[in-house]
Amino acid sequence: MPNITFNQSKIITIERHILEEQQIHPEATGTLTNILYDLALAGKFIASQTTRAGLSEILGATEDINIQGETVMKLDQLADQTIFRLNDHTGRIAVMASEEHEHLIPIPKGFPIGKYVLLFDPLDGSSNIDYNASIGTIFAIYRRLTTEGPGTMEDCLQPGRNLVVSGYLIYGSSTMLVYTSGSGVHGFTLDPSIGEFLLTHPNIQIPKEPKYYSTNHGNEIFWSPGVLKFTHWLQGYEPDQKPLSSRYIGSLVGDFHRTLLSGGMFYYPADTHDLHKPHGKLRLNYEAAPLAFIAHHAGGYASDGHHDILDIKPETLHQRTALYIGDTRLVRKAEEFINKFDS
Ligand code: FDP
Repeated sequence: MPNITFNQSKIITIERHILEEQQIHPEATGTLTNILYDLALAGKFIASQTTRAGLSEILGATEDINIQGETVMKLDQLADQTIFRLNDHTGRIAVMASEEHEHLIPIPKGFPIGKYVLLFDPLDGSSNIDYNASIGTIFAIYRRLTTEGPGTMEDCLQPGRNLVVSGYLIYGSSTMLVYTSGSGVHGFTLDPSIGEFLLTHPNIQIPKEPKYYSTNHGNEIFWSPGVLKFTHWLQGYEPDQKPLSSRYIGSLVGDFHRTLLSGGMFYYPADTHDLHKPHGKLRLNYEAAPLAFIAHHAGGYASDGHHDILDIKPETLHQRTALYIGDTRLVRKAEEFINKFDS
Protein backbone atom coordinates (compact mmCIF):
# COMPACT_ATOMS: atom_id res chain seq x y z
CA MET A 1 0.00 0.00 0.00
CA PRO A 2 1.47 3.42 -0.91
CA ASN A 3 1.99 5.73 2.01
CA ILE A 4 -0.37 8.66 1.40
CA THR A 5 0.19 11.77 3.51
CA PHE A 6 -2.36 14.55 3.56
CA ASN A 7 -1.49 18.20 3.75
CA GLN A 8 -2.82 19.34 7.10
CA SER A 9 -3.80 22.86 5.96
CA LYS A 10 -7.53 23.53 5.81
CA ILE A 11 -9.34 24.07 2.53
CA ILE A 12 -11.46 27.19 3.01
CA THR A 13 -13.84 28.40 0.34
CA ILE A 14 -14.68 32.08 0.09
CA GLU A 15 -18.25 31.32 1.21
CA ARG A 16 -17.05 29.65 4.39
CA HIS A 17 -14.52 32.41 5.07
CA ILE A 18 -17.08 35.19 4.65
CA LEU A 19 -19.56 33.34 6.89
CA GLU A 20 -16.91 32.87 9.58
CA GLU A 21 -16.05 36.57 9.37
CA GLN A 22 -19.75 37.38 9.71
CA GLN A 23 -19.91 35.41 12.96
CA ILE A 24 -17.30 37.75 14.47
CA HIS A 25 -19.91 40.50 14.11
CA PRO A 26 -23.04 39.42 16.01
CA GLU A 27 -24.92 42.47 14.72
CA ALA A 28 -24.40 41.37 11.10
CA THR A 29 -27.55 40.55 9.15
CA GLY A 30 -25.80 38.70 6.35
CA THR A 31 -26.51 41.44 3.80
CA LEU A 32 -22.88 42.31 3.31
CA THR A 33 -21.97 38.65 3.13
CA ASN A 34 -24.42 38.21 0.28
CA ILE A 35 -23.08 41.23 -1.61
CA LEU A 36 -19.62 39.67 -1.41
CA TYR A 37 -21.02 36.35 -2.70
CA ASP A 38 -22.50 38.20 -5.66
CA LEU A 39 -19.24 40.00 -6.39
CA ALA A 40 -17.34 36.72 -6.26
CA LEU A 41 -19.90 35.27 -8.68
CA ALA A 42 -19.51 38.30 -10.96
CA GLY A 43 -15.75 37.70 -10.82
CA LYS A 44 -16.15 34.09 -11.95
CA PHE A 45 -18.31 35.18 -14.83
CA ILE A 46 -15.97 37.99 -15.92
CA ALA A 47 -12.95 35.67 -15.56
CA SER A 48 -14.58 33.12 -17.84
CA GLN A 49 -15.16 35.82 -20.45
CA THR A 50 -11.68 37.36 -20.22
CA THR A 51 -10.00 34.02 -20.82
CA ARG A 52 -12.01 33.73 -24.04
CA ALA A 53 -11.31 37.29 -25.16
CA GLY A 54 -8.74 36.30 -27.75
CA LEU A 55 -11.08 33.76 -29.28
CA SER A 56 -14.40 35.41 -29.55
CA GLU A 57 -15.93 38.26 -31.42
CA ILE A 58 -16.12 40.29 -28.20
CA LEU A 59 -12.49 41.31 -28.60
CA GLY A 60 -12.00 44.81 -29.94
CA ALA A 61 -13.22 48.31 -29.28
CA THR A 62 -16.82 49.37 -29.63
CA GLU A 63 -17.72 52.65 -31.23
CA ASP A 64 -18.48 54.21 -27.85
CA ILE A 65 -16.24 56.62 -26.00
CA ASN A 66 -16.81 56.57 -22.23
CA ILE A 67 -16.96 59.72 -20.12
CA GLN A 68 -13.24 59.50 -19.38
CA GLY A 69 -12.64 59.91 -23.13
CA GLU A 70 -11.42 56.32 -23.51
CA THR A 71 -12.56 53.82 -26.09
CA VAL A 72 -14.87 51.35 -24.37
CA MET A 73 -13.99 47.73 -24.99
CA LYS A 74 -16.83 45.25 -25.20
CA LEU A 75 -15.44 43.32 -22.27
CA ASP A 76 -15.75 46.46 -20.14
CA GLN A 77 -19.44 46.64 -20.95
CA LEU A 78 -19.92 42.98 -20.22
CA ALA A 79 -18.20 43.29 -16.85
CA ASP A 80 -20.19 46.42 -16.07
CA GLN A 81 -23.52 44.77 -16.92
CA THR A 82 -22.63 41.61 -15.00
CA ILE A 83 -21.98 43.48 -11.77
CA PHE A 84 -25.04 45.66 -12.21
CA ARG A 85 -27.43 42.81 -12.98
CA LEU A 86 -26.22 40.66 -10.10
CA ASN A 87 -26.86 43.52 -7.66
CA ASP A 88 -29.80 45.52 -8.98
CA HIS A 89 -32.67 43.38 -7.65
CA THR A 90 -31.36 41.98 -4.36
CA GLY A 91 -32.64 44.65 -1.98
CA ARG A 92 -29.16 45.06 -0.56
CA ILE A 93 -27.99 48.09 -2.55
CA ALA A 94 -29.37 51.64 -2.46
CA VAL A 95 -27.48 52.96 -5.48
CA MET A 96 -24.48 52.05 -7.62
CA ALA A 97 -21.83 54.00 -9.50
CA SER A 98 -19.47 52.65 -12.11
CA GLU A 99 -16.40 54.08 -13.76
CA GLU A 100 -18.16 53.37 -17.05
CA HIS A 101 -21.23 55.54 -16.32
CA GLU A 102 -21.33 59.29 -16.13
CA HIS A 103 -24.21 59.37 -13.64
CA LEU A 104 -25.35 57.37 -10.64
CA ILE A 105 -26.92 54.02 -11.45
CA PRO A 106 -30.25 53.85 -9.62
CA ILE A 107 -31.94 50.62 -8.56
CA PRO A 108 -34.55 49.95 -11.24
CA LYS A 109 -38.17 50.71 -10.34
CA GLY A 110 -39.98 47.81 -8.70
CA PHE A 111 -36.94 46.42 -6.90
CA PRO A 112 -36.35 46.96 -3.17
CA ILE A 113 -33.82 49.55 -2.02
CA GLY A 114 -31.07 48.43 0.37
CA LYS A 115 -28.72 50.07 2.82
CA TYR A 116 -25.36 49.73 1.02
CA VAL A 117 -23.73 51.68 -1.80
CA LEU A 118 -21.63 49.88 -4.41
CA LEU A 119 -19.00 51.70 -6.48
CA PHE A 120 -16.97 49.74 -9.01
CA ASP A 121 -14.48 49.85 -11.81
CA PRO A 122 -15.72 46.86 -13.81
CA LEU A 123 -12.60 46.24 -15.87
CA ASP A 124 -9.57 48.23 -14.89
CA GLY A 125 -6.48 48.32 -17.09
CA SER A 126 -8.55 47.66 -20.17
CA SER A 127 -5.90 49.01 -22.54
CA ASN A 128 -4.14 45.72 -21.73
CA ILE A 129 -6.94 43.45 -22.96
CA ASP A 130 -5.55 43.09 -26.45
CA TYR A 131 -2.12 42.13 -25.09
CA ASN A 132 -3.13 39.39 -22.67
CA ALA A 133 -1.79 41.20 -19.60
CA SER A 134 -3.50 41.20 -16.21
CA ILE A 135 -6.67 43.24 -15.80
CA GLY A 136 -9.03 43.52 -12.85
CA THR A 137 -12.26 44.64 -11.21
CA ILE A 138 -12.20 46.97 -8.19
CA PHE A 139 -15.14 47.39 -5.80
CA ALA A 140 -15.99 49.62 -2.85
CA ILE A 141 -18.92 49.18 -0.47
CA TYR A 142 -20.17 51.94 1.85
CA ARG A 143 -23.15 52.16 4.18
CA ARG A 144 -25.64 54.66 2.80
CA LEU A 145 -25.82 57.97 4.67
CA THR A 146 -29.38 58.89 3.77
CA THR A 147 -32.09 56.97 5.55
CA GLU A 148 -34.83 56.46 2.99
CA GLY A 149 -35.73 56.44 -0.68
CA PRO A 150 -33.26 55.72 -3.49
CA GLY A 151 -29.58 56.24 -2.76
CA THR A 152 -28.19 59.66 -3.62
CA MET A 153 -24.99 61.37 -4.70
CA GLU A 154 -24.29 62.14 -1.02
CA ASP A 155 -24.29 58.39 -0.33
CA CYS A 156 -21.68 57.85 -3.04
CA LEU A 157 -19.34 60.74 -2.23
CA GLN A 158 -17.91 59.39 1.01
CA PRO A 159 -14.26 59.44 2.07
CA GLY A 160 -12.50 56.07 1.89
CA ARG A 161 -12.28 56.11 5.69
CA ASN A 162 -16.02 55.19 5.68
CA LEU A 163 -15.51 52.07 3.58
CA VAL A 164 -17.10 48.92 4.95
CA VAL A 165 -15.54 46.54 2.44
CA SER A 166 -13.27 46.98 -0.53
CA GLY A 167 -11.61 44.51 -2.82
CA TYR A 168 -10.52 43.57 -6.27
CA LEU A 169 -10.50 40.68 -8.66
CA ILE A 170 -7.43 40.14 -10.77
CA TYR A 171 -7.68 38.20 -14.01
CA GLY A 172 -4.11 37.05 -14.61
CA SER A 173 -2.28 33.75 -14.80
CA SER A 174 -4.89 32.78 -12.24
CA THR A 175 -8.00 34.63 -11.05
CA MET A 176 -7.87 35.99 -7.53
CA LEU A 177 -10.23 37.88 -5.27
CA VAL A 178 -8.65 40.00 -2.56
CA TYR A 179 -10.79 41.86 -0.02
CA THR A 180 -10.89 43.42 3.40
CA SER A 181 -13.77 44.24 5.68
CA GLY A 182 -11.40 45.82 8.16
CA SER A 183 -10.16 42.66 9.83
CA GLY A 184 -7.25 41.59 7.69
CA VAL A 185 -6.73 41.42 3.94
CA HIS A 186 -7.49 38.01 2.49
CA GLY A 187 -6.78 36.57 -0.95
CA PHE A 188 -8.61 33.73 -2.68
CA THR A 189 -7.57 31.93 -5.84
CA LEU A 190 -10.18 30.57 -8.24
CA ASP A 191 -9.84 26.86 -8.86
CA PRO A 192 -11.33 26.77 -12.36
CA SER A 193 -11.90 23.02 -12.27
CA ILE A 194 -14.42 23.31 -9.44
CA GLY A 195 -15.41 26.97 -9.87
CA GLU A 196 -14.57 27.90 -6.27
CA PHE A 197 -12.43 30.64 -4.78
CA LEU A 198 -10.17 29.02 -2.16
CA LEU A 199 -8.31 30.89 0.57
CA THR A 200 -4.67 30.94 -0.51
CA HIS A 201 -3.42 34.22 1.00
CA PRO A 202 -4.82 34.74 4.52
CA ASN A 203 -3.93 37.94 6.40
CA ILE A 204 -1.81 39.58 3.74
CA GLN A 205 0.71 42.11 5.03
CA ILE A 206 2.87 44.16 2.69
CA PRO A 207 6.40 42.74 3.17
CA LYS A 208 8.60 45.02 5.26
CA GLU A 209 11.50 44.81 2.80
CA PRO A 210 10.45 46.70 -0.36
CA LYS A 211 11.26 44.91 -3.60
CA TYR A 212 9.95 46.97 -6.52
CA TYR A 213 8.74 50.42 -7.38
CA SER A 214 6.17 50.81 -10.09
CA THR A 215 5.43 53.87 -12.20
CA ASN A 216 5.08 55.00 -15.82
CA HIS A 217 8.48 56.54 -16.58
CA GLY A 218 7.16 57.63 -19.96
CA ASN A 219 5.50 60.53 -18.16
CA GLU A 220 8.65 61.81 -16.47
CA ILE A 221 8.76 64.90 -18.64
CA PHE A 222 5.46 65.97 -17.02
CA TRP A 223 6.53 65.34 -13.41
CA SER A 224 7.29 67.98 -10.80
CA PRO A 225 10.83 68.40 -9.36
CA GLY A 226 9.74 66.70 -6.11
CA VAL A 227 8.47 63.60 -7.94
CA LEU A 228 11.62 63.41 -10.08
CA LYS A 229 13.89 63.75 -7.04
CA PHE A 230 11.86 61.14 -5.18
CA THR A 231 12.22 58.77 -8.14
CA HIS A 232 15.98 59.23 -8.07
CA TRP A 233 15.92 58.51 -4.35
CA LEU A 234 14.12 55.21 -5.06
CA GLN A 235 16.82 54.45 -7.62
CA GLY A 236 19.46 54.71 -4.89
CA TYR A 237 21.04 58.07 -5.76
CA GLU A 238 21.17 58.93 -2.05
CA PRO A 239 23.04 56.86 0.56
CA ASP A 240 20.00 56.14 2.78
CA GLN A 241 18.18 54.07 0.13
CA LYS A 242 19.41 51.07 -1.80
CA PRO A 243 18.20 50.99 -5.42
CA LEU A 244 14.88 49.25 -6.04
CA SER A 245 14.05 47.40 -9.24
CA SER A 246 11.24 48.77 -11.36
CA ARG A 247 8.17 46.88 -12.67
CA TYR A 248 5.19 48.40 -14.51
CA ILE A 249 2.29 46.67 -16.25
CA GLY A 250 0.08 49.73 -16.74
CA SER A 251 -2.84 47.92 -15.16
CA LEU A 252 -3.50 49.28 -11.68
CA VAL A 253 -4.87 46.06 -10.22
CA GLY A 254 -1.88 44.09 -11.54
CA ASP A 255 0.65 46.66 -10.36
CA PHE A 256 -1.03 47.00 -6.97
CA HIS A 257 -1.34 43.24 -6.49
CA ARG A 258 2.38 42.79 -7.10
CA THR A 259 3.12 45.64 -4.68
CA LEU A 260 0.89 44.09 -2.00
CA LEU A 261 2.57 40.69 -2.23
CA SER A 262 6.17 41.64 -2.96
CA GLY A 263 6.58 44.94 -1.10
CA GLY A 264 7.44 48.34 -2.53
CA MET A 265 5.18 50.97 -3.98
CA PHE A 266 3.15 52.10 -7.00
CA TYR A 267 2.70 55.72 -7.95
CA TYR A 268 0.87 57.71 -10.61
CA PRO A 269 1.72 61.36 -9.94
CA ALA A 270 -0.17 64.48 -10.86
CA ASP A 271 0.62 65.59 -14.36
CA THR A 272 1.98 69.12 -14.35
CA HIS A 273 1.54 69.75 -18.08
CA ASP A 274 -1.64 68.06 -19.21
CA LEU A 275 -4.50 70.36 -18.25
CA HIS A 276 -6.80 67.35 -18.29
CA LYS A 277 -4.79 65.57 -15.61
CA PRO A 278 -3.70 68.21 -13.07
CA HIS A 279 -4.75 65.82 -10.31
CA GLY A 280 -3.33 62.67 -11.81
CA LYS A 281 -5.12 60.07 -13.89
CA LEU A 282 -6.60 57.59 -11.46
CA ARG A 283 -10.12 57.85 -10.06
CA LEU A 284 -10.49 58.50 -6.37
CA ASN A 285 -13.76 56.63 -5.91
CA TYR A 286 -13.25 53.59 -8.10
CA GLU A 287 -9.50 53.02 -7.85
CA ALA A 288 -7.55 55.00 -5.25
CA ALA A 289 -9.86 54.82 -2.20
CA PRO A 290 -10.71 51.08 -2.34
CA LEU A 291 -7.06 50.13 -2.88
CA ALA A 292 -5.96 52.57 -0.14
CA PHE A 293 -8.33 50.77 2.28
CA ILE A 294 -6.68 47.45 1.38
CA ALA A 295 -3.16 48.92 1.67
CA HIS A 296 -4.07 50.36 5.08
CA HIS A 297 -5.30 47.02 6.41
CA ALA A 298 -2.21 45.28 5.01
CA GLY A 299 0.08 47.58 7.00
CA GLY A 300 0.70 50.03 4.15
CA TYR A 301 -0.36 53.55 3.29
CA ALA A 302 -1.74 55.57 0.36
CA SER A 303 -1.41 59.28 -0.29
CA ASP A 304 -2.10 61.83 -2.99
CA GLY A 305 1.34 63.28 -2.22
CA HIS A 306 -0.02 65.50 0.55
CA HIS A 307 -2.85 63.72 2.35
CA ASP A 308 -3.97 60.25 3.28
CA ILE A 309 -6.21 59.10 0.41
CA LEU A 310 -8.70 57.72 2.95
CA ASP A 311 -9.31 61.24 4.31
CA ILE A 312 -10.18 62.84 0.96
CA LYS A 313 -13.89 63.57 0.67
CA PRO A 314 -14.76 63.31 -3.02
CA GLU A 315 -16.57 66.22 -4.62
CA THR A 316 -17.53 64.49 -7.83
CA LEU A 317 -18.17 60.94 -8.91
CA HIS A 318 -15.29 60.71 -11.37
CA GLN A 319 -12.75 62.83 -9.49
CA ARG A 320 -9.14 62.04 -10.30
CA THR A 321 -6.22 61.96 -7.91
CA ALA A 322 -2.48 61.46 -7.79
CA LEU A 323 -1.74 58.15 -6.06
CA TYR A 324 1.25 56.92 -4.07
CA ILE A 325 0.48 53.53 -2.51
CA GLY A 326 2.22 50.63 -0.82
CA ASP A 327 5.05 50.53 1.72
CA THR A 328 4.40 53.16 4.39
CA ARG A 329 8.00 54.37 4.66
CA LEU A 330 8.31 54.85 0.89
CA VAL A 331 4.97 56.64 0.54
CA ARG A 332 5.82 58.97 3.45
CA LYS A 333 9.16 59.67 1.73
CA ALA A 334 7.27 60.65 -1.45
CA GLU A 335 5.22 63.11 0.62
CA GLU A 336 8.42 64.49 2.12
CA PHE A 337 9.98 65.15 -1.31
CA ILE A 338 6.79 66.68 -2.69
CA ASN A 339 6.32 68.95 0.31
CA LYS A 340 9.97 70.03 0.19
CA PHE A 341 10.41 70.64 -3.54
CA ASP A 342 6.93 71.33 -4.95
CA SER A 343 5.30 73.71 -2.50
P1 FDP B 1 -6.29 51.81 -18.40
O1 FDP B 1 -6.12 53.20 -18.91
O2 FDP B 1 -5.67 50.76 -19.27
O3 FDP B 1 -7.71 51.45 -18.01
O4 FDP B 1 -7.03 54.02 -14.75
C1 FDP B 1 -6.89 53.19 -15.79
C2 FDP B 1 -5.49 52.64 -15.97
O5 FDP B 1 -5.44 51.74 -17.02
C3 FDP B 1 -4.91 51.92 -14.73
O6 FDP B 1 -5.35 50.61 -14.60
C4 FDP B 1 -3.42 52.00 -14.96
O7 FDP B 1 -2.67 51.96 -13.77
C5 FDP B 1 -3.26 53.32 -15.67
O8 FDP B 1 -4.54 53.66 -16.23
C6 FDP B 1 -2.24 53.23 -16.77
O9 FDP B 1 -2.04 54.48 -17.30
P2 FDP B 1 -0.80 54.80 -18.31
O10 FDP B 1 -1.08 54.01 -19.54
O11 FDP B 1 -0.86 56.26 -18.50
O12 FDP B 1 0.47 54.35 -17.61
